Amino acid sequence: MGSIIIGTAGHVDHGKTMLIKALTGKDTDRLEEEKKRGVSIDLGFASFSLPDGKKAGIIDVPGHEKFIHNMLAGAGGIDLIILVIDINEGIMPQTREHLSILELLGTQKGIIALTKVDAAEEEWCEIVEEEVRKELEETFLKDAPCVWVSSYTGRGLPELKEHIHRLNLEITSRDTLAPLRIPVDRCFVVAGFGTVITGTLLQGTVSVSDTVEVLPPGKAVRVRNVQVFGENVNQAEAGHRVALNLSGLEKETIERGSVVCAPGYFKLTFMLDATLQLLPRAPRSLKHMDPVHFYQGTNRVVARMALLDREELKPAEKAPVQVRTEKPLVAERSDRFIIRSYSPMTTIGGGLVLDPKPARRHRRYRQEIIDRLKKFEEEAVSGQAEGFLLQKLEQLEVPSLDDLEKETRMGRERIEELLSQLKREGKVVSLGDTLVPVKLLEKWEDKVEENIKKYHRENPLSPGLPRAEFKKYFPGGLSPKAFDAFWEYMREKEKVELFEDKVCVAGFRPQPSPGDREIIKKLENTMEASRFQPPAPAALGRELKVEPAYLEKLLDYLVYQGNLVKIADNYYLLSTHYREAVEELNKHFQQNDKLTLAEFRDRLGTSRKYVQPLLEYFDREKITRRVGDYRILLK
Ligand SMILES: Nc1nc2c(ncn2[C@@H]2O[C@H](COP(=O)(O)OP(=O)(O)O)[C@@H](O)[C@H]2O)c(=O)[nH]1
Ligand SMILES: [Mg+2]
Repeated sequence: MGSIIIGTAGHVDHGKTMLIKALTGKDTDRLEEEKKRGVSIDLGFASFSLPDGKKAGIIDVPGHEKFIHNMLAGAGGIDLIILVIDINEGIMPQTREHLSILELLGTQKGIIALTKVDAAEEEWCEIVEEEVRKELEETFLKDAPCVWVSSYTGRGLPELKEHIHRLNLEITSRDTLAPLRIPVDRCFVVAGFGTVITGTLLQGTVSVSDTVEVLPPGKAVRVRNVQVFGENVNQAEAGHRVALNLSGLEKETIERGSVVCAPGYFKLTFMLDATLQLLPRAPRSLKHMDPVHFYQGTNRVVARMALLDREELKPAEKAPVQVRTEKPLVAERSDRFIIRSYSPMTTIGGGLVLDPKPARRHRRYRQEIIDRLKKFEEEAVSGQAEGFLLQKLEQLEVPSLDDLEKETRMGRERIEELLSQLKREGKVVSLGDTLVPVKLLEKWEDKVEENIKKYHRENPLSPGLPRAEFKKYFPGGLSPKAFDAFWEYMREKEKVELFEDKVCVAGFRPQPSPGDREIIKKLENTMEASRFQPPAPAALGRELKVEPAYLEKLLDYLVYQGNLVKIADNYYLLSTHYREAVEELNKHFQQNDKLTLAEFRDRLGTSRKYVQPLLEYFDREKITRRVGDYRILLK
């Protein structure tokens, strides 16, 4: 059964608590006393049934501070607001402050309740209603129903319930599939029961025996008992006011502002990217890095506002900011927040979270960052998420779908949908089994090209670099398939050429210098003379008077050019000699079925030392196959 959560707002003594009592029969002020004695589980909270049997929960506002908390904890949870105005007093300062907070929080639906009408003349009531209407003309309440009520006589109460019922039908239900999140508004110990937390279940569901994570401190605990509207249930879902009994959680480790959530999905952060709006009636501008009281979820922390595109934010202005908090907290994309000036404490503005966990401290006046946040804001308002997902893809560097789901909490289906959209738009490309943002791919391309070129400059004789050398330029989680696909992509773009395991810049050919050529000539002469007993590189180096490292490069080059064949480590043959050996092999097999090592040794006029590796080379090349002490011809 669905339910609706209602918040109240309005100046002190305007009759909020009385109205709730009249609607529900529950005295939420008495509950305040109970809190002191620690007997009531859900403070300031009462419920009643709507005409269709649906439950309506209503949250009272015991103090001004708490008003902000209640509204914020309900940013996705409070469906409807009742603005309470005493008919005898009309709109007062706190009414206005509540209103501007509600506006900052993007509250959509409300009802105006003019209270204490038993103590006023009808005519007066009409005058006040007109005045109130005029003052609310520019707010979200401009078309809201207005009800005259008296908690004493009961006048207007059925009408008020009827309006609640009607508006409730227009409210879209909250996301029960999203990962669980409950900002904790109270935490206490019930004797013989253990630690209990209360809060509004913003998204997802929670059941008895679930394991949930509490952040801070960041601890996994088991749910022992779930209460909704004061009754034990097996499962609670988005939109419910819940009390959870958690096992294995010390009361001291949890506080208001902690979040109970699905394990592994949320992370603590000291930074948030956001858009910040200053109220038109804010007493002064906000300067870069000014400290403020920052309210989000059930948190209140001191935070500094890094203004990303200006030095100061003037009243009524809006700007992209990076919020830097003094204490870690958990936030979600599209969360609303409120800021109050450090001292004196008055509400001066609020905004919308655009990235709940930015990867880094942003540098200011960066057009790219400013544009990105602009795009995120549009997305947050319109319910889109493409740009956000793309940025997370770039930030996380080839995450798995699981990682993405945990990072964005958008759900697999939604993510897959967005990814194919991004692919169609050419912002993301497939590399094997991995989707890579074009921006990241370009980064890899540049890095790889730059490094191959550098290698060519330093190794003009070398035909290229082993591909495996480049693994370090890619994220560790990159799959082998994606890695191979990257090289295929580079080859198709004609940026590189691939041969065996090596890679070079397209069109690159090793260029020996005149000096190199001279040594190559000497080397080939020596090798020519020694035929099937070629000198090992060490001996060759001594003879040619060159460094081993340099000689190795020359040898690699000659193998690549096809002048030498590398038979084994430290064993090279001139290609002409190698072909001669193959010919001798073929000649032997024209008359014989088998070949022994000794036979081949005699044919080549060399020693066993040289023949054995050569025959093994033939085996590897699938020219021959070893059978016992013999070899047979395969080709
Ligand atoms: N005449 C009249 N007085 C009311 C009514 N509702 C509340 N009051 C008075 O207003 C005072 C403040 O009401 P309360 O509900 O505590 O206001 P809150 O601070 O907004 O919660 C009460 O003590 C009552 O004396 C009403 O319907 N009629
Ligand atoms: Mg009250």
